[in-house]
Amino acid sequence: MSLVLYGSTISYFTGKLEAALRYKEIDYRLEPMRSRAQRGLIPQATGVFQMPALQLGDGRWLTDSTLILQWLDQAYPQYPLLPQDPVLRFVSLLLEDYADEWLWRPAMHYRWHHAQDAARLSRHISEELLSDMPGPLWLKQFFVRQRQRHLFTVGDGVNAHTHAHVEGIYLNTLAALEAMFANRPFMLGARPSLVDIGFFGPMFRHFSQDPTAAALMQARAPHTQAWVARIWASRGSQLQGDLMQASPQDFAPLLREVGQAYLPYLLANAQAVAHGHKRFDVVLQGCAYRQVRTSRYRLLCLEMLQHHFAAASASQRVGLDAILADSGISAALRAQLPAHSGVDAATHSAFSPGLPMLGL
Ligand SMILES: N[C@@H](CCC(=O)N[C@@H](CS)C(=O)NCC(=O)O)C(=O)O
Repeated sequence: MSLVLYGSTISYFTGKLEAALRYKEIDYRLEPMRSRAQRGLIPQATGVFQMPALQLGDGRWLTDSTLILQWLDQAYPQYPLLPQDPVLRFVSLLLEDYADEWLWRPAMHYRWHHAQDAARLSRHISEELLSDMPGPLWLKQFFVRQRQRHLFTVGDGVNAHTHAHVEGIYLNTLAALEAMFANRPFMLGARPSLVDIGFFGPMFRHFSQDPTAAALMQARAPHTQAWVARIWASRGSQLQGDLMQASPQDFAPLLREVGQAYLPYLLANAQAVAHGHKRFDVVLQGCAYRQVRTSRYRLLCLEMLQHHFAAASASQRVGLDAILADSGISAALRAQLPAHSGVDAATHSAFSPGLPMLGL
């Protein structure tokens, strides 16, 4: 029996997982995660209110795209996503986490700040996911727009003072990717890998499709636009060649963003959890963010990265430091955390009850 993926046709993390399933040629069916299912069965089964959720033929449920991808690579080892080299494997996990959690901020900003984007997407969500709720379409659209802005943009430190910085997260990432795809088809060479799938999440469902961000991609990054389509069309059996086995030099601009912005944000978030604060202020690359939401889930993201980093052998650590020390990443990965998410990073898996992304 094929897998059933519950999600949405405009969701970051649903599209991400679909790309992996399609590339690995794993049979699946996409079902919209409608409000009744969201309120009832699925969160009970997975322990968390989020999409996507994956149900196996034997009835078991999985949640969290990062953990699901790791499970998929073990359960379906053909066309592996994770590179074999342990150093490159760690760099891939780090960049995947950046793509999941840090690009989320500009992805939500571009979608919900601009009127044209918000109108189109609130309509799509209302029709796809809220079709079993009573009420007129305009009211559902109003509700969706307000909810998303409250949770993910205006209510999470994204405002007139931080707009330019938030947009820079997208534009800098786009420039780094464009330089790569002008020279090779995928981030690690001849085939898609975990890093491609990670960046594909926001680049596919948000940045290449939401009108404002898509116009920027079209104007500035045509090779990246072609890569988005290439990933979606990729089938493992139709591609030749293997993944690279060393971290490419041109990952440096992305790693700089991780070291200068994303990890300092994660460390400030850890402090906020330690102090029991629901919100915190943080200065990132000279930009002052105020009243950012504290996230226990993102503390777990940092714990997972630290766990993988600590598991590296002495010689692998030398290799990792050579790539990561300059950007300040190694220091953040060795930092003593002032709080704990409450989840054991060593045993956490796609089958464990999830932690809500925003600690809602
Ligand atoms: N870390 C999770 C994140 C999943 C996630 O945040 N999904 C979004 C939709 S793309 C969601 O369900 N948000 C919850 C909400 O809007 O309440 C994963 O990788 O699967």
